[in-house]
Amino acid sequence: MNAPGAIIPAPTRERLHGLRQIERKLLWLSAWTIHNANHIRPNRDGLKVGGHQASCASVISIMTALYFDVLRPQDRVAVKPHAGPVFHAVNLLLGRQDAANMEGLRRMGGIQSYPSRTKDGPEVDFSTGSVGLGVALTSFASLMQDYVRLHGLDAGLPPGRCVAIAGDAELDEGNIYEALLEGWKHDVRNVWWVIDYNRQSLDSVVPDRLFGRIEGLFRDMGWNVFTLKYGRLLQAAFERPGGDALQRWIDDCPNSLYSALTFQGGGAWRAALLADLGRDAAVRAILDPLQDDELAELMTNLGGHDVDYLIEQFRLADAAGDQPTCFIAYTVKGMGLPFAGHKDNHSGLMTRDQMETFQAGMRIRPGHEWDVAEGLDLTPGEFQAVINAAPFAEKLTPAGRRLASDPIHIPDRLPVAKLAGRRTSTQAGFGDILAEIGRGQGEYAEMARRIVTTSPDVTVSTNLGPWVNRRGVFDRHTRNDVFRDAKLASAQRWGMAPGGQHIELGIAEQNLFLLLAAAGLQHSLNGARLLPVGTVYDPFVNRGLDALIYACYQDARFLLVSTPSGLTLAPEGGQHQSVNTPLIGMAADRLASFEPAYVDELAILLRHAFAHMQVPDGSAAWLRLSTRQLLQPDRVLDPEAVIAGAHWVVPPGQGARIALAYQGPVAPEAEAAFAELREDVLDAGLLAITSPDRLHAGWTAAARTRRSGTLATSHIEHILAPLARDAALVTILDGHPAAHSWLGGVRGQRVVPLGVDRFGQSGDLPDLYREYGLDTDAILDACAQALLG
Ligand SMILES: Cc1ncc(C[n+]2csc(CCOP(=O)(O)OP(=O)(O)O)c2C)c(N)n1
Ligand SMILES: [Mg+2]
Repeated sequence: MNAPGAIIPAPTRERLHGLRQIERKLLWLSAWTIHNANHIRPNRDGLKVGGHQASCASVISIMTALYFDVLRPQDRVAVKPHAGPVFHAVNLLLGRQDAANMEGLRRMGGIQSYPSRTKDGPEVDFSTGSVGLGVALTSFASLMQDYVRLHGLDAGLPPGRCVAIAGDAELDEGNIYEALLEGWKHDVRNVWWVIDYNRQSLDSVVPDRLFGRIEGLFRDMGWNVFTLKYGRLLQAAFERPGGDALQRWIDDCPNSLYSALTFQGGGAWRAALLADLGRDAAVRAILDPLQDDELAELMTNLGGHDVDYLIEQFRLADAAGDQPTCFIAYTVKGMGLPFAGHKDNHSGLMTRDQMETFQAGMRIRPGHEWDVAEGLDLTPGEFQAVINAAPFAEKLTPAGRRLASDPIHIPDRLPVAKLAGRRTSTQAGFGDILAEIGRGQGEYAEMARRIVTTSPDVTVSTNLGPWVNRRGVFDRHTRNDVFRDAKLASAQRWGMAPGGQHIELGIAEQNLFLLLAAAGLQHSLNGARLLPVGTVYDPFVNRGLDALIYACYQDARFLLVSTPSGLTLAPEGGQHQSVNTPLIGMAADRLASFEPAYVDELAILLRHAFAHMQVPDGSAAWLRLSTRQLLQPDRVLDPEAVIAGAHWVVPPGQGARIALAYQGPVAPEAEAAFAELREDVLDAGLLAITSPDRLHAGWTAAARTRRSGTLATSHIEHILAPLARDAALVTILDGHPAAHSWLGGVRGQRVVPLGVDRFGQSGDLPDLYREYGLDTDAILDACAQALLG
């Protein structure tokens, strides 16, 4: 492997010829993969398959230069979603992908629409799809790479660069700028964003002046910027007499006109140029000798299509060091295809006739479409040698690009104080347990070393403070705590150092989830098993929701602690209520969500979360907590039931006609109502729900198992079994009641679901619980209604 910054001689003519063959091959394969999926493969449902031939075409030279010259095995790449087929074609050439998978583009089992870590195999470093997120993730991945290296937790491989190959429209996403600011604060290094600046998004050609601004923004954030506007042909033309005028004309040409002329071709270029510059003899001396196709080639010779120039510029940046670097590579969307430059080409597909012509031009014989060596100017052996000469062709490890790290032992019991008879909240309990682990004593030492916490400016108010005081704030540079040095009283001791274990973020919840995604993939990316914990106010999970879903989609492993939650944070502000989060927890895949009411349940669930995030078929976990202080019970719990989602506080009698079920901090209201209910209905049961998500997941999983002919009973079916067939359930949740109303479907029972379905009222708890029907009277009314049927 080449060390970063090593000077490598410029590619020889032969090598450049070989790289141009690779470009042809990638253009062909990506276009064919999409064509095959849409026009050749049988279509069973009549639905469009889709794919983006134009988006692929515009990034061919960039990806050739990167993958076959510049990237090293240890570099990690997020590829813009619509270049998925190019990425897979790259891997086909590298012998890391099968043509059969590519034939199956967008089919089950075939390659996915957009590169996917979980479904497309180990070559995918980062999934992409929701534009902007993959780009920003590279910045956090680099930060986390530094983190694990500075903590001595990595596998000892050379540090890589985190690279995003981005579409230009991705820079319209706000999360990009949030990530830039955060990256600047953390002095992020070794990040490259290569922007495929085709000046087209999905709908249209983008405004001209925007990127002047964007370039400045990058520089302000401490980035190096390379603007790769013109390729070597145009650069040479500009050097000639009249070249200045030609360059000025192109520089002044609006994006939309440039695109239209590109689509129309040489004749249109000539007409437009002559209309403006026809009287300039020097310009004519450049233009007149050129045939129309040569003129079109010259006028579209942009920097992002010149592999020679791209390599030179990438290498210059490489030699310049580890400063984050952005490349604005001018390109034409659809370059080399019949709809090049057309503003509507984003989802455009070549027709069968167009493909036939294209295929002939590529010299691909029918039946040989997937042959890697077909239609080249090189023998198969020569072509393979060109591929093998790429640094990236070397394997990162003998086992490939995915690293592994043994699980960290989680003690059977987390350190939790005896709390029975005392008042505390789940949020305080969480902070206390973490702080205790943070002492790093005895069997908690290794676990403490692997926990990394993060929070978007709510570290203190989510009770992470004591942990941070013990473990310190992470920074690549040591920075003292000025307040502490000046002996000014503060509960927070926030010196920053490379050994710190808390990463403090500004208020940007998408950054929180992107950082958790990066931290939660470190075992795979750098062989460093971390136990990442992120805290946020529950309502603001919504603010980062797409990034949270994205993190889980990549199978990142982390713990999200959202607190405070619900109406129960009451006087602090109706605007901060969270109503929908229990439903999000149920619907989010690869995220096991829980809401304990008491700290004994919390301790079980927290332990489970740290274990669950490390097992192959585990997932990320989410704890929804509260600041409401409850009198803690003295009892023995069945951990398995708590983890499975519900346990009986008071089991019902056999055949009982009613049960009360509560979740989270409304426990006291449910308990009080239950005491009264029991006076009338002696055998009623009181159920504590710790996870509607796990209950529902278990229920549907059991149904799936039964469909395959095997007996299975889910936890919720066991739980409800003692109740009479026509028993009623009254459920109580500080959140949307739909999270519980499905319980009636398990055994066909009646449910009266109490919860919150209106947003935004401040008040104290008595008023709010009365207003929303969660107080004891309302629960008793619901019981009466339920019993009456
Ligand atoms: C968050 C999000 N919003 C919308 C889309 C739909 N979409 C897919 S591609 C695209 C435009 C992409 O343009 P650009 O990034 O410039 O890519 P290219 O021109 O290279 O295809 C849009 C809006 C998406 N994938 N993600
Ligand atoms: Mg674009």
